[in-house]
Amino acid sequence: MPNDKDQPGTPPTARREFLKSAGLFTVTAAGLAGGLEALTRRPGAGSAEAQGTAFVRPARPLGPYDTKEAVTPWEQATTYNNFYEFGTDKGDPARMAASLKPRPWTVKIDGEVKKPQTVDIDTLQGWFPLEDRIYRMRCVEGWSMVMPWLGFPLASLIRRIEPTSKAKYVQFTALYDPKQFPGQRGNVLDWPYVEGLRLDEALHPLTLLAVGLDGRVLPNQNGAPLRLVVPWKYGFKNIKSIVKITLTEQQPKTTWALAAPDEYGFYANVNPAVPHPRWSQATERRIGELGRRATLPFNGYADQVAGLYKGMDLRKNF
Ligand SMILES: Nc1nc2c(c(=O)[nH]1)N[C@H]1C(S)=C(S)[C@@H](COP(=O)(O)O)O[C@H]1N2
Ligand SMILES: [Mo]
Repeated sequence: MPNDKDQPGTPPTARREFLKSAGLFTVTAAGLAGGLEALTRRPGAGSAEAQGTAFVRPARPLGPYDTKEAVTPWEQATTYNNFYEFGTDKGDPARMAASLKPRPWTVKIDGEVKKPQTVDIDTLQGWFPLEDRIYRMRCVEGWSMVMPWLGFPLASLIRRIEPTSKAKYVQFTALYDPKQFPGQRGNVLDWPYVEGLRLDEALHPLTLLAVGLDGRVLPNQNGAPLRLVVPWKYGFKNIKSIVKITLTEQQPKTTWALAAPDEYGFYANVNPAVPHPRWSQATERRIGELGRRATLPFNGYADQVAGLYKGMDLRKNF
């Protein structure tokens, strides 16, 4: 059904019992500022039952960080993916994802921090209350989705590991293991996939480390067990299957800027005014909709994040 206006939400709800068995736990919705919305089961929710994880989904109020737009059906969010470690076709990640083993898993935290350490993923996610966040996601290719993440603010982790006064950036490194990632047996990209943020971007309350999607454990194809979510940037910043988080003094290298520096920058803020060299970024195709909709500056998060870039030339720093 075409859907060219923001629709009143059919958002997902919070807190799934089964998460406990996966070592996850959650708290009540972070904020009530969004007011109580009429909640219904969103399209696609039935697939949880199909997978044998039936649960009661208590309604939750939308929080201040949630979009009210219709959530992308689970079926599409988990079968139309970019994850080149599994292959370059949109269907490859879902088809190949069983080869990734997201447990046991450790995350190394190093660089300019007072508390460097290597921590088990279940310990790490247990440090923080998990929050549902319904965010828009805009791929640089010109399509978009609305994703119901479950995770915790990256800022909470950074504060816990205590950056030194030299820390100015955060670098993220994904798993390198060609046995688990068939796409790494070729060199379509330089492996491992790396990404980075400026420290103030990393500390922004919208910036999330996700461990779940729609209240379920993050599917492998969506970046299990830990992936970055920065909703005002193009999707490629949202690095999946993170094994290392490094605080640095220098701006870190990032995979797509290494691969094609004229096409992909470090900042990669969603910007309809700056075309990709090979296509316009003015509009996008929302997965599940017909036609195209306008792309918004900072993917619609300008009120929250434009201030981070005051005084910067966003055409140069694309
Ligand atoms: N490690 C890794 N992370 C990655 C990618 C990738 O190829 N490898 N692709 C990126 C791109 S281009 C996009 S659009 C998003 C897609 O996330 P999704 O499949 O969960 O929607 O993941 C990003 N994170
Ligand atoms: Mo993307």
